[in-house]
Amino acid sequence: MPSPSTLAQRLVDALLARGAREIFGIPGDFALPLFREIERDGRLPILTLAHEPGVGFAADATARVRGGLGVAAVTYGAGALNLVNAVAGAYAERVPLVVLSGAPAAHEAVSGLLLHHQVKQLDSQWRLYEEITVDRARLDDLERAPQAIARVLDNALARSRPVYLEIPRDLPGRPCAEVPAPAPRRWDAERVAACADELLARLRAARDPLLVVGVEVRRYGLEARVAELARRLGLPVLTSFMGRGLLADADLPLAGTYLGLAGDPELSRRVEASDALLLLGVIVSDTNFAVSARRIDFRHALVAYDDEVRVGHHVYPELPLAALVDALLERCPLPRSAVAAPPAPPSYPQGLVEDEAPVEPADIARAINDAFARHGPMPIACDVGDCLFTAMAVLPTALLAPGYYATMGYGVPAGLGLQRASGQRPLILVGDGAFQMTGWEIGHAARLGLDPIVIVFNNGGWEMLRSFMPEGGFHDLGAWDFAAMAAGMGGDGYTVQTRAELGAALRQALATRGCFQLIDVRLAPGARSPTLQRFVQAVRRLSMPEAVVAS
Ligand code: S1T
Ligand code: MG
Repeated sequence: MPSPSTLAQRLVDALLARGAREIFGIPGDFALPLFREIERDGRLPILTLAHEPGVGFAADATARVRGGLGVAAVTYGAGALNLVNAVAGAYAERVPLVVLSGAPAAHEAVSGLLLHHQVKQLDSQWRLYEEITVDRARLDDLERAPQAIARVLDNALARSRPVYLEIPRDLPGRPCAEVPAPAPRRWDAERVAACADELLARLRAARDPLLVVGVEVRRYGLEARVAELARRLGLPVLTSFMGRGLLADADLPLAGTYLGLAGDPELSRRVEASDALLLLGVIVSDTNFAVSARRIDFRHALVAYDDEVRVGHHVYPELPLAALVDALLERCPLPRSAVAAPPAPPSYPQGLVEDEAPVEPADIARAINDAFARHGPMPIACDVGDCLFTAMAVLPTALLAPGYYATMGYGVPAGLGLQRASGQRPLILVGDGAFQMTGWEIGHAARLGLDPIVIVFNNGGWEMLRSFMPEGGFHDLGAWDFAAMAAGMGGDGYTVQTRAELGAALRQALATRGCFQLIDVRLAPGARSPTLQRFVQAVRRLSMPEAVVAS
């Protein structure tokens, strides 16, 4: 007679059924029973890292790459609270990240003692997580646990946002009934039809309709359908800043990325003057639209985001993006010829001159594009800093970056999650400041069987902040020799000063598999990418329109 399934086994069933394929985590005594039961079950490997922020970023990346759930498991208190920033970033950027937190057992909670890891109250953590998740459940009642698990995990996928499950440490091994299978989403078909008809009428009447795609197109697995829709509508397609990398694998000419004053002037002009801007899954945020020369008139925009569609002053609520895309495809059975002349395709710098000149950020983009031209594109995990602006000059490829929430520390852990989830060797772009935060997680790459190539933009400080406030005396970080530290963490390090050294190091790194490769590019203080330069100029121009912008 087989022993009844446990709560942990039922939880693993439910996570697997919704796309999880591993758990990143760090245990603690409140989580040890959960970790043990999951390890005994054996179907979801537990990948441990050094610090909970890295756990969260790595799990976030698996969800972004593969679709489906990413899972982070932590202990109560110190672990779960360390994880908060990564979960907040996942919330802001629409990532279905599941947080599994151990917790005190019921008898401990009523012991009358203050418990270790406890903050203000025993349920302080529970309350904190309400602000950064779309649903949560405390699995302290085994009768109700199956329904709670199903509801919470289905909400994570439906709203593409983080959720929180708190598991008292005496329950993971206890018998539990089966968790219901994933519930299909429902919507009002008549509302979807009315919305699709109105959208198409607007697009067909427009002088210069354009399609801008954003993060939800990836989160809901719609890239192929949206690429087909673009063909059938005959619309030029751009990505938002955050949507960079979307449709890179679709056989579709992309018109580039809208960056406002920091981007291609002709492309920005067309976007800002369009009388029918169809924004599919785009977060209408400052990082996506703040540096617009003209405030985009969103009354002419057709915005489908977060289960709502706005067409001028009409609002269609509870309308999933997938349902809208399918309704539009049904109404446009055949590809149309381009309704408007597509913008000139963007140019991406290639042909690095491998001489003794010092490296500039633009040289790094050029070297990467040369490598992609030779070997094909690699997926990129990118941190915040000038590395992210430099990535805008890289040929289209899958790009994971916190482009809206903009937290540092994402790049290296996300690169580990990216390779784990995709099986593809990633390129990680990270500044020295961000590497000092979570770059050390690269030391786990060998143990986890991963071998990313890391390019550190080592400019000795917080250059992006210095570009906004040059007079600040707090931007310097000193000279760190990251290349020398690589060997101690199981990888190969290259110190790069000149463009010739950059070309040689990247070729050597690409040719070396089985351990991570760290290219420590020494940038002169003040060296900035052209995109960051334009971004800073634009921010200054918009914040001080009358001021003559200092060159
Ligand atoms: N802390 C965290 C966790 N995330 C942040 N985004 C910041 C602070 C603020 C911040 C930036 S950009 C930046 C900081 C500190 C400097 C980045 O330095 P580095 O990684 O060396 O890259 P680079 O030198 O290329 O700028 C954004 C504006 O919020
Ligand atoms: Mg720096």
